[in-house]
Amino acid sequence: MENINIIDFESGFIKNFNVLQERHLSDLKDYFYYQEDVEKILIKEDPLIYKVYETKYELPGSLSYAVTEIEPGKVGPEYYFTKGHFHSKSAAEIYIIFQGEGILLLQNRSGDKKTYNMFRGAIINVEPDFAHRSINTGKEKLIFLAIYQSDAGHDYESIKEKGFSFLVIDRNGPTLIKNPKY
Ligand code: S6P
Ligand code: ZN
Repeated sequence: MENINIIDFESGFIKNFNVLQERHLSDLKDYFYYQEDVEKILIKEDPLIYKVYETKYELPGSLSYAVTEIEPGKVGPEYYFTKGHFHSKSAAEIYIIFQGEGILLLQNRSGDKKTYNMFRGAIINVEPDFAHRSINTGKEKLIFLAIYQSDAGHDYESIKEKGFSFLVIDRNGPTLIKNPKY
């Protein structure tokens, strides 16, 4: 018998993972739009924004998976989010949401954009060639599983420069506004 991995469907917790990434505000400071608010927070503390528990398989052609846990919170009016990336290859992935509430922003290099609501039970097909960012608009952690090609590759650079075409901010609740920097 081979060893098997175990996920807790209630919490999204995976028992065996081989990479843990922790992203704090200092790692994401160029990604948030409201730079004055970033500075104000960083003077006092460097809060955790999200963690990724990844189970990575190296064999060519294999799939890997990761659970992301985004904390609830905001920088100024902008909700906490993941950096967001394109895959280096034209490769899709599947997201399955376990807990919380959020918005998934997708955009491709021709400027097409899609948004999905993230909520417990939702299964989302992240299409190839679309950059994707997950945003926690709720009051608890947003937790989801992503399943993707091990060799998909992650391109963060173009997002770091311009961000996504829309920001998700709190204006009496989650609201999409055009990103003035884009
Ligand atoms: C991987 C997949 C997710 C993200 C994770 C963190 O292809 O999309 O596991 O890596 O949600 O986001 P980011 O943008 O920091 O990698
Ligand atoms: Zn991805």
